[in-house]
Amino acid sequence: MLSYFREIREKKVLITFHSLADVDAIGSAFALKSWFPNAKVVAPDTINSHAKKLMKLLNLSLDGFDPSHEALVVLDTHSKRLLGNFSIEKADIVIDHHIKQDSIDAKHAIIDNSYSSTSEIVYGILKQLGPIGPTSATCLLAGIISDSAGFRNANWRTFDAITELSKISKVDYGQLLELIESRPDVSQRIAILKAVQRCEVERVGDFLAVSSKVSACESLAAEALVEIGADVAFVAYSGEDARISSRMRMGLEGRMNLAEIMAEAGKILGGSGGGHECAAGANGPEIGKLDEALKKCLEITKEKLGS
Ligand SMILES: [Mn+2]
Repeated sequence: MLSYFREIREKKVLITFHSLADVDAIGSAFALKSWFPNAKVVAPDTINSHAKKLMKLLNLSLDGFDPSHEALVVLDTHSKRLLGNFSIEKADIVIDHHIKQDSIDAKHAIIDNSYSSTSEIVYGILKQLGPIGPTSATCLLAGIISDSAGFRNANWRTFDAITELSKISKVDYGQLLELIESRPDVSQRIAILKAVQRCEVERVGDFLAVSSKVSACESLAAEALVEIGADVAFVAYSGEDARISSRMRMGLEGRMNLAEIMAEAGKILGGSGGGHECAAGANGPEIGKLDEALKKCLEITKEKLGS
């Protein structure tokens, strides 16, 4: 992998990532861009508000799509379905920390879900290639902090990366945290409160599994439900498509895997699902089957938690 990075260094490299890019996608992309003097960072569609704030803080901007690129790098996803407006079948490099699924064909791939974030993987690569500059360090630090879910997905490697990157970054840690953990805006808070209001609770022994419906911000709502006491939360959204976002509290790993449950829900919705063990999502065009999909999620959950 390292020799390949050196080999294509001078080429016109196009770096992209998953749809609705987050801080990890944006952070790892701009850090990696620093290695390639002729690289462009292109988003398949919109990026989220935290990622926008990171870019503003560091004065970074996205490039337009360049069809004449000579090498393609895909970050923070390896799924063909999660690339928004891009239809990518083949890439030169894929780096991702999500559980393996329908993979893009890649010349060189690191897909390893033992990492907290794509930024942590990219840190491991960049530090072997040469010195990491302050802007890249801040990008990676932000990516790692935001994807490690309050360090719940972290291990010694993560803290090692954070220590080294903090020494280089010119932005202080508090400022970065503020960027990532800022209070949700009013529409997000409405969605969270509606999710709580509409929440259905199922008790399985000492576990609480909940489901709810919102018309926006389903992943934020699922996170909030876990924060206030659910062990597992499934939040459905129906709009132009049907989506379910699921979250599980730490400590239930090994007992159940949300990525697998979301794969089942995705089938019912006529689409797909996947993600991490503790945070996953499903989507598809079958809006009328949302209730059925939610029911299935709870069924599997009861089975797993009851055993
Ligand atoms: Mn990520």
